[in-house]
Amino acid sequence: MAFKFLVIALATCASLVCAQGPSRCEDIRVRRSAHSLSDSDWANVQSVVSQMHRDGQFERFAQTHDQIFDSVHGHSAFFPFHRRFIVEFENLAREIDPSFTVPYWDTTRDYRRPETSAVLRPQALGGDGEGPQRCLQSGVQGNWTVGFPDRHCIRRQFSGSGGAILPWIPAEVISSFMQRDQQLADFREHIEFSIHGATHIGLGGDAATRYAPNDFFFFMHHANIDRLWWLWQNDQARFFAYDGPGGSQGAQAHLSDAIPESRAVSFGGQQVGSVMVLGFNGMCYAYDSAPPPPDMYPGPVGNDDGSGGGRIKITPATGHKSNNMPSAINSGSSNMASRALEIARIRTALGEQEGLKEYFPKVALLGAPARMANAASPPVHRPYTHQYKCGGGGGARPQAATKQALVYPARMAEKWVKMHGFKPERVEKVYREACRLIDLLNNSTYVSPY
Ligand SMILES: [Cu+2]
Repeated sequence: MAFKFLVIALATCASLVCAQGPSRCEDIRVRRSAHSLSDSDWANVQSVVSQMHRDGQFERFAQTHDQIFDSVHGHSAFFPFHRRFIVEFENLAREIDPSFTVPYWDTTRDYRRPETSAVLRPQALGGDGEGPQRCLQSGVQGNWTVGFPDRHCIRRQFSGSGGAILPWIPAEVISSFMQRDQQLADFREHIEFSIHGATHIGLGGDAATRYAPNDFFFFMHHANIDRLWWLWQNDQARFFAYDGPGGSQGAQAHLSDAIPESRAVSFGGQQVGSVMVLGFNGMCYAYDSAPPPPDMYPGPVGNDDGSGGGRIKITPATGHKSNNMPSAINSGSSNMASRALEIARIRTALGEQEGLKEYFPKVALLGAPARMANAASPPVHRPYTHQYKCGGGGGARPQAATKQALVYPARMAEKWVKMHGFKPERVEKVYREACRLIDLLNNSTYVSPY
């Protein structure tokens, strides 16, 4: 059986990856944006996940996530664990349908009014829970009963009132983190305390618990978080950056750490260092809106002290065989053309304001746009005052909200912060950074392309 073979290959690679070098994937499968899925694509997702449900897979993943929750959140293991976990799920799904890939949900596209997202349609992921138990009655998992931690319907409880979801994180905030953070630990904290948490909390119910994998949303959301990590790895040209606190108490993260696992979902002791580069060691996938896996393994494998690896030359990929790598990239903020437009507009709108260097250091390096230098009357830049005007309870919209103004995200729910044992002041710091950036952009001539 093909799958057994793959397991043996992976286990072998896990123990020998350092000794024998990386193994290159023969085939690369492409994960698509959830926004690009048609009704018939969703029907296909439904038939695959229903079979997995009958096979008891959802319980396995929910139980494992619950068991090792404390070592894979609030630590550097956050990224590699979830990368490996999603691949495991996807491999099982592909035993049922060999063309299946986990769609990723770029939630920045829906951040203003998440409840109106096409991804939450009844034909897709379904909407809010219903009745006193908040049972999910629509979408690919409509009316399911799951077995972990006890027999219950899958619950959803949107974070806002009247079926609304409080605003998530704008794409511009994520772009800023992507540009600023040179250490993985910083990027991990920025992502975990913003887009990662906001989306879990926004859906509520099972999605906001330690056993979140009960809701298929989990896999789509974490595919997106993984995509953001891969974008960062490429943007920073640091594939092997792995620093900060590791998975165990007080220990420094190290590429030779074993990826946390359980008896129910095991990775055969596979090391963190083996999952850093897509296209190798069983990470045989790509995203339709991110750089493809490199053709050659970008070695050497970082610094042995775990301090994160040197800068690596990126080799353009051409050699991998890809099933269905699309030539045109989907629309929205995951679209590379939109990202380019965003960057160009930020460059023009912020010009030489101090905030540009602080929030978008890579844009600042480009200098002022040429046409500004020749303009008859240069645009007037309002001084950047670092004014913090974020809403208290969360979900507040900027006071002078215009159609284009960026919206403040909701504050991270206290319950969520406690459940993870996060330091509240660290979470607040990330929140304030996001708000200050939103103020900066809203006080300029910037118009978001999203
Ligand atoms: Cu998780």
